[in-house]
Amino acid sequence: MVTKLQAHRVVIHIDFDYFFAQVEERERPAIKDKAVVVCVYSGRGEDSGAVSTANYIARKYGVKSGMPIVFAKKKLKNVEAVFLPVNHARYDMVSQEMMNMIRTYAYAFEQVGVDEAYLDVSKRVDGSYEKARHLATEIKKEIFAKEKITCSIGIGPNKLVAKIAAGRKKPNGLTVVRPEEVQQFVSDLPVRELMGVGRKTEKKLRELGIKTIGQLAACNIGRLVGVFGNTLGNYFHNASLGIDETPVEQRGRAKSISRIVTLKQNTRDPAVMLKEIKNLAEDVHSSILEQGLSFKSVSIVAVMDDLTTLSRSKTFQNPTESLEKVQRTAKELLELLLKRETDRSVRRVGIRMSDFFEEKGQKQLADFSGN
Ligand code: DGT
Ligand code: CA
Ligand code: CA
Repeated sequence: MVTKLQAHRVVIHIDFDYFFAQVEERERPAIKDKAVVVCVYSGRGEDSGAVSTANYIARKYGVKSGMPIVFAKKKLKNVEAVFLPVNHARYDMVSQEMMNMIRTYAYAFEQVGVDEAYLDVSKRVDGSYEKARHLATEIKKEIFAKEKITCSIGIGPNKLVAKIAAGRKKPNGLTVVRPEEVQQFVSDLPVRELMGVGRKTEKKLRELGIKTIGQLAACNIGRLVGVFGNTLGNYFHNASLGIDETPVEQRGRAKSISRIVTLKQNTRDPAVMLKEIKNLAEDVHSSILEQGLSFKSVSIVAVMDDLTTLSRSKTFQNPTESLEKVQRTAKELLELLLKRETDRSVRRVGIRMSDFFEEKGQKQLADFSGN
């Protein structure tokens, strides 16, 4: 029964390429041909902190996520390089717009983090991998046309295979793995490609003489259970065979909720923008309240006529539910944002609320928490 179910599923995994760095490139086309490194500065001294991500030019020189900024600077010392601080409000906004676009392609949609999503398109493509490939091409085209961001897509009979497939060709890749190709596809890959295999597990497996997923598949399940316990042992065994039955479903709660609109025409008139923001704020606010949440932060985002994105945020001392407070803050933030803008006009405006808190007595939220 399980195999029958698997044979009929078609799952797409989408992963945005070098996401934070690509968003920065989009904002500043002039840096596109340089090494771009997005950094989390610790605030303790000029170069203290770590690399969040880097574009593929910087990666060519060995720059990696998590690396100290000082190391990255050394690696890039003979290269034209740009170091930028992370700007989560900006990435979240772009991510949400992309996710909203992607979610319309299938009924079952699951966002994972800021830059990954699964779609179960089995019904939509009638179980056909050829149709799924066309659909994925369409998705890539639409995202690039509207957001100027490339992503890599994997297609497989389940989430596990689709995710591994998405990681095979980056950036801007598309990899299709049909059910009959799964075994062959995974067997030569290193075990670390499997979700849940970190450095420690990799080491333990190596001690058992297991480096590839194929070797893991050949290992006796009793032995795996002996070493890793029942749950993990069974998971590794199934995963090594490319078996994964977990459904595509939206989990957890969003970290932020935002809405953005394109103005009828570019403008510098705050009244015009505020009118739009007022509607967006009502929308976001009611969606937050519906989920039994209060919030602490409000941001305003403006996409200028040259497509740069500006944002201003405010975090309150205590969580609030007040729409009036949101409207007042939005007005202040917009004024602040426009104050320094003497030339450009605004093309799109948006609002974002984040830092959610659960209001007491909202029992149904228990279903969402803990993920
Ligand atoms: P790729 O390989 O083209 O998908 O590149 P990214 O940058 O999209 O990498 P991914 O998908 O692993 O991570 C998505 C974002 O998460 C990335 O743009 C920045 C952030 N991130 C990833 N790893 C780290 C890390 O070790 N430290 C910090 N601070 N941020 C990270
Ligand atoms: Ca990514
Ligand atoms: Ca990712």
